Amino acid sequence: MKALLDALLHARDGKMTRELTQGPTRYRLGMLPERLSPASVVRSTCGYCSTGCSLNIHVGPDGRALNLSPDPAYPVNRGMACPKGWEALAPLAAGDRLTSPLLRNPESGRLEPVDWHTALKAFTTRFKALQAEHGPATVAVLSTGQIVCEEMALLGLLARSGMGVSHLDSNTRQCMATSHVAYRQSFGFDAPPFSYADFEESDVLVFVGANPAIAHPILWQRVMENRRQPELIVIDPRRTETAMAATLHLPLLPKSDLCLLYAVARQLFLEGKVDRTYLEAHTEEPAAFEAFLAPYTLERACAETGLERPALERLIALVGNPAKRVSWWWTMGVNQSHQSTRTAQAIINLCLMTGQVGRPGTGPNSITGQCNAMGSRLFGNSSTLPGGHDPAEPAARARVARILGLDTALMPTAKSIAYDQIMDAIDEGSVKGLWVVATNPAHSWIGQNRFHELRAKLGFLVVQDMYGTTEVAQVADLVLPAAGWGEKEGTFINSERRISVARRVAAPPGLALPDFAIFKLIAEAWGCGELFRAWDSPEAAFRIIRELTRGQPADFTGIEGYEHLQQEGGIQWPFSEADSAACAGSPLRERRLFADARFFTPSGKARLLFAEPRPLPEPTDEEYPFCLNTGRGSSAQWHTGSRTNKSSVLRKLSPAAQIVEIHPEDARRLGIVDGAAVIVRSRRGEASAIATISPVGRPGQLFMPMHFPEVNRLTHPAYDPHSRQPAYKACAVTITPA
Ligand SMILES: Nc1nc2c(c(=O)[nH]1)N[C@H]1C(S)=C(S)[C@@H](COP(=O)(O)OP(=O)(O)OC[C@H]3O[C@@H](n4cnc5c(=O)[nH]c(N)nc54)[C@H](O)[C@@H]3O)O[C@H]1N2
Ligand SMILES: Nc1nc2c(c(=O)[nH]1)N[C@H]1C(S)=C(S)[C@@H](COP(=O)(O)OP(=O)(O)OC[C@H]3O[C@@H](n4cnc5c(=O)[nH]c(N)nc54)[C@H](O)[C@@H]3O)O[C@H]1N2
Ligand code: SF4
Ligand SMILES: [Mo]
Repeated sequence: MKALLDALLHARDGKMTRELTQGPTRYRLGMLPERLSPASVVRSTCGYCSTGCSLNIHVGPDGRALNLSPDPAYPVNRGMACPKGWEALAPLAAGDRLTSPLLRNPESGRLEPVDWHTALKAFTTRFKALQAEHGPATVAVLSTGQIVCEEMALLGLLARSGMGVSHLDSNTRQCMATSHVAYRQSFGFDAPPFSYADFEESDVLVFVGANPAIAHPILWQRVMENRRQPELIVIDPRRTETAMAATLHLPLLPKSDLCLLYAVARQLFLEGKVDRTYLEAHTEEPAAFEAFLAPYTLERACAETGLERPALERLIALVGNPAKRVSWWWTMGVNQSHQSTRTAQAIINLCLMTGQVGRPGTGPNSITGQCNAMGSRLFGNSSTLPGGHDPAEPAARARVARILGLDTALMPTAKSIAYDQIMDAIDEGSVKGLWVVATNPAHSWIGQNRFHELRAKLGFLVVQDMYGTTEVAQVADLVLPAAGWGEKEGTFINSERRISVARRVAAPPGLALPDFAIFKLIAEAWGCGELFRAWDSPEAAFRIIRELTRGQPADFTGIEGYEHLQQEGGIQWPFSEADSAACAGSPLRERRLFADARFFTPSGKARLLFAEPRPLPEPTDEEYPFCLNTGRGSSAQWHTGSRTNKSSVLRKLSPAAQIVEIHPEDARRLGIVDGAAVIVRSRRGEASAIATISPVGRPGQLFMPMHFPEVNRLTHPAYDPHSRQPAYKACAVTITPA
């Protein structure tokens, strides 16, 4: 154990041999590139958003990154990057990087630096003591969509098979749970069907609750490169940067999408614009869906969405034109709602009805958020076993166990409870230990005040992060110092299912280690290191998880390894051994799913799923007359700011404090001037903010970016019943001058 640790720490400087053998443990770190010259360039994948841009990192003679430039030859970004990508190296050099583990001293109450041995001892003895007293399920894990696939898979297995943890969820619940569940239910597998080429190959693009001009700027560039003179339709309560560029903007009332989409579907049936042949051949029970739509008249849609009838008619004419290629794109305006799964499926249904699936420029397409949210959907071991297998199926459990060389009895038999249910379990006292990896729930979780109350109920809180300054690290009992993007290696999966490699171009500071190494150490310290003996390097782990996809819809057994991925400019799944043989290992650079209209359900047909819309969980009233919407504020800010705030360039491109957008009419009525200090209050708490007067939203609506911690003091904890994704984007508030 000690020898392994010393070797790992030594290895961080890049001085070690390629392979280590320490007692029974072999471990290989992502090495600094060999044969370095001042002109060396290392091709890596950006570690912020799910676009998955390729960055050429220019390294000096010592193998350390000097600067970077976007890769012109890569099929995703073609030489472009957004401000975060250009500044991707800055957060690594930040002064608040963790350089050693920190343990809270019970006497002083302060977090104090300790060595790894002490940290690992605290981790195992404290969690084991809780488990001995309250059972294994008393320790829960909150993970992330921002570490590499290899780390996600190792963490999921370590927690659930090694440590006996039943409850493991991640920030992907806040983000992509709805898309995961919607696709899984409708298509039989979580399978976003598109390629980024579809942005350029559509005649009509409909963005529902998505603001790619800010949140996915490089994808937005791809839209701008569309030469087909496309119609751009934006369905969003706000007139966002994306909506300003639209040919049709539908500023509907919050969460009225479901009614709108059903009315569009009904009208398409009435006008005979439905592809009946496709519907009959490739969907289950289309008649039931058609009958369900009867009450969703255009009149009702106008009343519930607040939109004018001509705008609706234009939408219907554009999306119902069979001569055009129509694609639908959705993001958090859909996923973060109390009825998100059925809303996403209403989009899927429209594409199926009109036969706009599987061809260039079509598809019901969910754009992902974090760099590896797709990896967490496939390998996180929360809702499905790694590789997308169903934990409830004994044959699937046996198969996964066989591939991993584990006893089938160690496989989870059910999916984990969801993030909010873990919070409830802390409240009720059944969860007393929490391990938080690469997420900052004390800022990002909905109804954040409750998180702080629940903290007091936890017997032991471990946080594993790059920084000790995050809101959640500051309240931890033990903080584990992690290497960040650029200091380790592994694979990400982007929104279009493209698997690519992130490379190591810098050494982590002090005693910080890659998450992969931390998980290996914890396994050793816990006493279950034997289970993960074969996981001796990120690339060895890649080969193991690749095998877990064999025969699954996401089969990527045709990928040889990291070099192959780099050579091909990333590879989209599926890419099975047979696929590889058919193209001599060189797949098409852009591929989409369902060209054959064969879905992954037992019948091979897609399911049309629907439900009655439900009222807003917290409607406005006299006491709280404004509806608060929240989301991305600028391209220079990433979530809770722990990384982007460390770049002086990005800070200049972002507001310095929490802002709130208010419509000029409301501002005038309330006597609020631009730049004035205001207080926004909800039933849960209050937040100070600076008023930004703009007609982006409608009167009666406010918008606050999510990048400052105040915002989730206000949000209302409501969830979609199918995906349990939080409804961050609508709650009732007041606003008053400060
Ligand atoms: N710069 C930057 N880029 C990012 C991120 C970041 O933090 N910063 N985060 C990444 C992540 S993890 C994610 S998930 C994505 C999110 O990407 P997006 O989902 O595009 O971003 P949001 O601003 O959260 O929400 C999009 C829009 O949903 C709208 N909306 C709110 N309510 C409704 C509604 O009821 N109906 C409809 N139709 N629309 C509604 C909002 O007004 C907002 O304009 O961005 C990714 N990219
Ligand atoms: N009000 C409101 N709240 C929201 C949203 C919203 O629209 N409105 N959006 C939600 C969505 S979509 C998302 S995705 C979440 C995001 O919420 P969070 O996941 O809480 O946000 P991040 O700031 O990305 O936190 C990631 C943490 O991981 C650390 N980190 C980065 N890389 C590594 C690594 O390699 N290893 C380790 N161990 N740590 C690392 C960073 O320092 C940071 O502290 O927020 C959600 N919250
Ligand atoms: S668009 Fe996303 S992946 Fe591309 S450079 Fe920006 S943050 Fe990185
Ligand atoms: Mo997200």
